[in-house]
Amino acid sequence: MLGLSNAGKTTILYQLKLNKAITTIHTNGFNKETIQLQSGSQFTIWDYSGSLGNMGFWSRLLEERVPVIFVVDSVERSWFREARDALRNAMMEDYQALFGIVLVLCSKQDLPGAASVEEIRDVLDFDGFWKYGMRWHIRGVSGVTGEGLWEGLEWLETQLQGPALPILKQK
Ligand SMILES: Nc1nc2c(ncn2[C@@H]2O[C@H](COP(=O)(O)OP(=O)(O)OP(=O)(O)O)[C@@H](O)[C@H]2O)c(=O)[nH]1
Ligand SMILES: [Mg+2]
Repeated sequence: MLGLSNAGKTTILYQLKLNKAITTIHTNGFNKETIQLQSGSQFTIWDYSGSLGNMGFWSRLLEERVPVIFVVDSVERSWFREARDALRNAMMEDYQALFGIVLVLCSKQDLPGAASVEEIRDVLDFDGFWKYGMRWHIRGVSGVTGEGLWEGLEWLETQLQGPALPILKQK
């Protein structure tokens, strides 16, 4: 799970794990929790500090080709482009990452003035990546109320049950 600092990642992780909103502090390093879905599937989610985004760390993670949950703060419109560029740049550094699975969660939808999913989708503009085979899905969520989170994970589960992603021999 990646996203800029303060996006709401840790709040989401513990809403999924504990079914309640916890008080968070800025994450140093990462949190890791295993989440059980109703279907019986499990997801182990690594919630990385947003401040790791600038250090080439995301692109190294993307090389592992694990699915990405990308959290965007729906209230901070001035950061939408920065969030988009951070993920895009990390993906562009590794061609294989363009074949990945990305679940975009537009957080803090419970707050007044939160941007709509459509507004955030327009800024992210990931549609161009479809041609490489990237599969992505975007939805509005709240880590405080839990809205939308399970539906997002169910989408991810469906993707992972599909055919394996193509493996390229070369970048
Ligand atoms: N109202 C509301 N506030 C939220 C929500 N999610 C997070 N917050 C608040 O936003 C702030 C940052 O949340 P975190 O979950 O710590 O953010 P983070 O993405 O883990 O940040 P880093 O660990 O710094 O990368 C906290 O004050 C949260 O209480 C939400 O869905 N609704
Ligand atoms: Mg955090």
